[in-house]
Amino acid sequence: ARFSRLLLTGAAGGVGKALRPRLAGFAESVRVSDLARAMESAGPAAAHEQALACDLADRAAVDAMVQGCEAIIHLGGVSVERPFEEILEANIKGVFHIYEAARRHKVKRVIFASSNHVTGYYRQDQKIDARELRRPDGYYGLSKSYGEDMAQFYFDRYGVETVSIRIGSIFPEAKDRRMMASWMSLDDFEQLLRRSLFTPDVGHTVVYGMSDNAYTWWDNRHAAHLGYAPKDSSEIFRDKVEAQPRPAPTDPVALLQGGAFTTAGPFDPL
Ligand code: NAI
Ligand code: 15L
Repeated sequence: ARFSRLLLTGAAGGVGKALRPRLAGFAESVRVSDLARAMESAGPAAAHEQALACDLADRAAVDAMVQGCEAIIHLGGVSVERPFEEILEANIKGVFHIYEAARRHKVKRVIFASSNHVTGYYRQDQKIDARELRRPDGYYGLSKSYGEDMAQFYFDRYGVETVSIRIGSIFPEAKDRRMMASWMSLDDFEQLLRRSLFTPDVGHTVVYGMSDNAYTWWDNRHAAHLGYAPKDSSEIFRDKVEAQPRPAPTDPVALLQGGAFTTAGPFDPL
């Protein structure tokens, strides 16, 4: 099963850049997109790619970008805690523009890069599943929570399907104790994307994106139909992580699933 054209937003970001070569098997052609200044630094387009600069806050530009694509992997946006106004443009307006364009151009499916920060205020000694009440840990987490609601609405009203992946931590290595639970390898992410794109009838499915780590906070029972079976584990980083100084037990990085995001901001005006 391959699409003729797939759209990747956030293509110049950390995850997007690493993912690009892996998408050749997903579609004949991949439209790769990011802000103009980011695209310039991302290197040339490969043979199977078509590069396009687009600001997600620009509704008409997003509509033109989506036209002709059968599916969308939406990674674009602000990916850390920032002042509300920045999040509003890139993430909140941005996700609306993506879904409006998806409806207008009859896109079959969207993969939405949600985040573990939609449930960041749960404690690290709690295990939760995707139907637990969301507890966003900042404006960033709130924007991802809104994106999930947007996905549900566009499925219920218009039949646009979405898999919202609440990504844990996609980095080359688990960088600290918290990431021992939240880490996801690129190989596992690729598998989860393939399942998310090609499993029939997903409606709106919410899944946590993590590897087969020894210890996790998340239970993917409600996404079992995706058949996601991660193969990697953060245990390979255990020794390096254990060599780091241990945070105080009362430190949010050791207490809360969202870690340091739970204390970022507020962003007072100058
Ligand atoms: P990143 O920050 O490296 O990449 C995001 C890209 O979006 C950047 O290249 C940026 O230029 C682009 N972008 C920002 N504002 C934009 C706008 N207005 N219009 C168009 N493009 C815009 O983030 P990363 O780590 O690659 O993450 C990719 C996605 O996955 C993000 O949506 C992030 O929130 C989500 N995610 C990532 C996690 C991770 O561990 N890397 C964890 C949870 C979620
Ligand atoms: C996220 O949502 C961020 O985009 C990423 O930069 C990491 O901080 C990740 O969560 C995490 O929780 O480790």
